[in-house]
Amino acid sequence: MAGDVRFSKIMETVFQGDESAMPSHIQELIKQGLPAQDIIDHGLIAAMEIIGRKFKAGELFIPEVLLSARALNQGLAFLEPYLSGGRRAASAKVLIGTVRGDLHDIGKNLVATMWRGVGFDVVDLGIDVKVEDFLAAVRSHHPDILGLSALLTTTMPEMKRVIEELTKAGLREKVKVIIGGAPVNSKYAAAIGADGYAPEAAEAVELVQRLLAK
Ligand code: B1M
Repeated sequence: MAGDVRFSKIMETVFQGDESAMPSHIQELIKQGLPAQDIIDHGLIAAMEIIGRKFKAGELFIPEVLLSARALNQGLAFLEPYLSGGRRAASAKVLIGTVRGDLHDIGKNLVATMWRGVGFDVVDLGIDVKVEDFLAAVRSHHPDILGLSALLTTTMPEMKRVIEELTKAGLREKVKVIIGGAPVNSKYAAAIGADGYAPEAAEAVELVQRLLAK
């Protein structure tokens, strides 16, 4: 599958896991007038899709994938200010984290980046977040939305636990909970009593906007 050649250097930098080279390569494309969103979609994420296939096939191993993930995250952080122009949304406070036992953060970071890009006030709780830490963050930040991310089938049940514990603590009515990540879907969201599910980052923006408008 031949990708768009304009993004091949970015893809190569993700493959190489070359975190330090990422900003200058991105800067070059920005100077050429390429939109930040295209650099994310056709450069960073396109590379990770290929890495995902190779990882699954056993052609790549955790250390290499980890380096690639770092380079990708560096690219996302560098691009964030370029996504912020113009599209200011109604202000919303949103918390996001990857649930306990799960170290995958690229999808979560992408969602957080898009949310910041439309002007939401985002608190990123990071990865491997314990149920009690989600609860403590809801108590201290009073968010409109709590976003939970999980990439492993084994960590999906943590999402259910977060919702159950929010309910027990009397916090469930105070915050809308949305979920995302490769193994989950809208059926699972409904089954665990979440308020919504988004399959990808752009839809996560629309979902928050829809929930806030209610
Ligand atoms: Co892991 N890993 N991994 N891994 N890894 C997967 C997820 C896997 C599908 C690979 C495979 O076997 N095919 C598989 C899971 C299988 C399963 O459970 N069904 C897997 C496994 C098994 C593992 C380990 C167990 C491997 C091992 O140790 N033997 C281990 C677990 C570690 C742990 O978490 N405890 C492990 C480790 C790792 C690395 C550390 C090496 C690395 C993560 C590095 C990092 O994130 N900093 C890694 C990676 C990179 C992957 C793959 C290759 C790529 C994931 C990714 O970043 N995708 C992945 C294979 C794959 O997905 N094809 C794989 C790109 C990203 C943009 O997409 O995260 O789906 P995604 O996010 C999307 C949507 O899902 C959605 O929007 C995002 C943007 O569009 N979304 C949300 C995500 N969160 C959302 C939240 C929302 C809304 C939308 O609202 C709140």
